[in-house]
Amino acid sequence: MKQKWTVEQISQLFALPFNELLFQAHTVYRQHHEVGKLQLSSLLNIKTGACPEDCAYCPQSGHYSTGIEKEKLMSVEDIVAKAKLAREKGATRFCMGAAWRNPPAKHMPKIVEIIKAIKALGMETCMTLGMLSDEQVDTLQDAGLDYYNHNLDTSPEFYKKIISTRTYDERIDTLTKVDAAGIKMCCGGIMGMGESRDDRVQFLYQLASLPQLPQSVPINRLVPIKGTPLEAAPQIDNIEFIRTIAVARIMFPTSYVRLSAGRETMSDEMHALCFFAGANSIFWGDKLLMTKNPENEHDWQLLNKLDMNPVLSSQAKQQQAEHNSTVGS
Ligand code: SAM
Ligand code: DTB
Ligand code: SF4
Repeated sequence: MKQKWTVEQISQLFALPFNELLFQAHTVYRQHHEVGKLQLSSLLNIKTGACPEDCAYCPQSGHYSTGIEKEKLMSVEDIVAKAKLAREKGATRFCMGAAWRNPPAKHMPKIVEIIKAIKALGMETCMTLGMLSDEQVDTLQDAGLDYYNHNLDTSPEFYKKIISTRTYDERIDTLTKVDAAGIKMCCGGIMGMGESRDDRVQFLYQLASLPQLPQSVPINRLVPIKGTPLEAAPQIDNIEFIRTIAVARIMFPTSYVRLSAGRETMSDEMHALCFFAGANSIFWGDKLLMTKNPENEHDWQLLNKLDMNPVLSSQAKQQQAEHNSTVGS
């Protein structure tokens, strides 16, 4: 049974002396996870821009001029080709995002085809397509979708300052449907949009109040996008960000806590502290949806330095073995 958290308890975790918080988070991490084991997810934007929603952080909202090129839903072949590349580089989960308020009915058969094709590659599938109807949730479940990403992003109060075109309750409604259909929930948020610590506390409280704890919790640091209302948002303090990862680990002991957008602004040392605090998943590959992610080469060096143990696709393991035998011969 999941632990019932109170707002007060979550505030108290945030207020712990930093080393005490990290110690507690690391202890929870060790109780539930193999130390150093890291899950790798790759991202692909399968439909770009012209989104009717006005999310103040997003380069793909049609409300702002961010200079991106709009693109229709990609072809199944092109998506599969990208997934194969991600698999070769080691990723075991392929996450696909679409700039939709909700998926148009006419595209659902293609979405089903995409899920089946990616699963046939032996990868886990995750999609983020906006709000879903009951019927669409069932369609995704029948197709075998593993995870649905739908973020609460921040506290209910602060949400109103960030998005006006949908409500927090609509978000919770889609998540509830996803969970009821047996699709795993990937649900997290963005830190550094100008929210207060209380907002971060309320956000985590809301995540913990979902019908079930989300199996995957992406913690993004805002990537400020020129042309959006948040283009000049001051960066969240590094230590406060690490605290958020640590509190998330304590509250979601068995979930993947993913160090998500914003890693480009994080030093090796900051990555190390986030992993110590219990982050056990990252986005892997040089692009997120629209913005840059660290290059694989740099991530490899970092993971080697930290003796992390990424869970690799079998294709990447084979390539590595071949590489090692050539180097050794
Ligand atoms: N349209 C769908 C939706 O919003 O649910 C899916 C795509 S949307 C881009 C997925 C998530 O990306 C958002 O909920 C947000 O957490 C994250 N995101 C978008 N822009 C971001 C940015 N500039 N910095 C950090 N995270 C961002
Ligand atoms: C999530 O929480 N972060 C990912 C994924 N879910 C879809 C998206 C990050 C997007 C960062 C900005 C961009 O590249 O567009
Ligand atoms: Fe961007 Fe998704 Fe908001 Fe659309 S709904 S503006 S794609 S975050």
